[in-house]
Amino acid sequence: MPTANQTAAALLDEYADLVLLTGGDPFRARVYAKAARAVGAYQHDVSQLAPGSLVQIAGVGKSIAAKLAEIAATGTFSELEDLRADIPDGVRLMTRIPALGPRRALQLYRELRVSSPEQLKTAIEAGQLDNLRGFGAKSAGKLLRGIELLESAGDRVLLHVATQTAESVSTAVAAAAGCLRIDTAGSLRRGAETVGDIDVLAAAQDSAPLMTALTRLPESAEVIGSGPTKTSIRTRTGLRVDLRVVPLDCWGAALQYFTGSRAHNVAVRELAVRKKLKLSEYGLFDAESGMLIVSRTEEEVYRRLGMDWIPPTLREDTGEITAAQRGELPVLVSPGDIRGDLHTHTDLTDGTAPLEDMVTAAAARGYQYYAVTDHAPDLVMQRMTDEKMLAQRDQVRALRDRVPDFATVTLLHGTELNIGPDGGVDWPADFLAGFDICVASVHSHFDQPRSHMTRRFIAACENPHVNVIGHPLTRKIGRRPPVDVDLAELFRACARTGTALEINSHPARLDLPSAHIRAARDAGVTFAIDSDAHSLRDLDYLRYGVLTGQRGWLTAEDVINTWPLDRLRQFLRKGR
Ligand code: DGT
Ligand code: CA
Ligand code: CA
Ligand code: ZN
Repeated sequence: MPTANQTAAALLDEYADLVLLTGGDPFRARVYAKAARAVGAYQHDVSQLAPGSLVQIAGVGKSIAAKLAEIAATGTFSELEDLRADIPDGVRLMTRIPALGPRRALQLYRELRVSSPEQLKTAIEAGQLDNLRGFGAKSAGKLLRGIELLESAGDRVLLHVATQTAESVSTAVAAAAGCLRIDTAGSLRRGAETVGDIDVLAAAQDSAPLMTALTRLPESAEVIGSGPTKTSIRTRTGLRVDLRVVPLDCWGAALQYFTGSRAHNVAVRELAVRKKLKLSEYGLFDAESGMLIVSRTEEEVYRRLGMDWIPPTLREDTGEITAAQRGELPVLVSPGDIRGDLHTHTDLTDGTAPLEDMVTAAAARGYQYYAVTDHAPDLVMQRMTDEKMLAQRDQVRALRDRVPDFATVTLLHGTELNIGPDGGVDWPADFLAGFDICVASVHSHFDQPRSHMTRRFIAACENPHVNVIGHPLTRKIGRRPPVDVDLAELFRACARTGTALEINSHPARLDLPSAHIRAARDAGVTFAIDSDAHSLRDLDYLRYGVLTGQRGWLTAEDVINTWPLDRLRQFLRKGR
């Protein structure tokens, strides 16, 4: 999807926020927010379209089309700049605090003159909110946690945002004269949940054409620094990109160095020192004579240090070095191992695409099986009924029988149930028995105390019709904290009952987070890496879930949707 669309969508969205923040017409804000979503998802590059074509986009009228044209020409639009000038940046940042929102952020600014999250924290700690209309002791606690979340996310961006920018940068730089090789490094290559800045490594004899390609990118808003070995820019969305260019001879050593993590590099270098070697971004050298030993490929560098090549997703200094020395690294699950997707939506509930389009896209991806799992009735706003669900099942069966279109992909009819406050789900056993697969997720009552939350999850696992616990911690990165649950108990319950834990691949979720996956696997848990797609393009999110699984040291064997259909079906029967 074109980066220009992301940029334009972000600006329209910001405008919608600012309209609300300044007490403008909420209807106008909604119109812009809706247009932002449509622009972000649009398949053609909006910066290349004439106004006559722009109005074809859902929710884009003449006035927004004019603003898109202005964005394409200038990188912003004047009404946005006017509103930006009215409000301190810090107040805008405050609107991003979970549990605050624009209206109340503005109230705090007007009544207490607090104009940044830090000032708000001080005000809360000084008790200044206690007597404020619409706030109370409970909301003060929530706000403090929200500020901490915001601070911990900082200026970092989600993995898919960084990936898209990195792909467009790499394409442009790779096309420059003399570019011999290019790859991403840093946290992006390691598949981290969030990315602070994008690191791109290229090989060339003459770096100048590559550096120029970077600084001339349409997305480039500012050149932070430029030299023959490193150039840094900031994109229009505020993301920093570091491009380093090295001679092809030291490609491997440079890629190893700039991939990090820092902790991994420190440990590898200490190991080198113990072997009387010296490792730098230029190569692996004999410490005494200074003679170059190897530098061309990462494999050679790791091999010469006495270990197997370590996949970037494992390079966090959490035992990978010892495992590589012993030849005991896991063969990580890879995108090619995935045979199907087990959690997806259609426009019957909150998806945007009809069933047939989703299934066609799944077949085009080469999936061997594909589960449709629309929301169940307890998520009231989705307006699901028994009749609608059964009608969808008939539709799925009809598609199933439509050879040759869907001869290669086996369609499973499922649902995403809601785990109620006490662990119950939407339908009784006899209705659930009609599904091929049930995902069950928490969508409300996030604040229950740990013991209650743990019992709730265990009850869901013990339901013989629940196959997968969806987005188990329900966190949203930088926005919503994880629920408080006894993970060890949950893992034991999953292993005991034959319930898989989901690795939800939505880049804002990545849930179960990689930090907990290894412990779950060690407890005998199996996983489903699912897209939770709500649109055609969301199917592609699966790659981020695979990276997350890799960061949790998972092999294909640990992931039920890499298994052949027969074995998967047996798992889904769950001893029933
Ligand atoms: P980020 O950007 O915060 O998401 O995280 P990284 O890991 O991409 O960090 P970054 O961009 O500062 O540096 C990229 C890699 O370069 C880092 O993972 C390891 C390597 N590196 C950079 N500076 C140093 C350093 O001073 N010491 C060591 N050992 N490695 C460094
Ligand atoms: Ca980085
Ligand atoms: Ca960097
Ligand atoms: Zn879902």
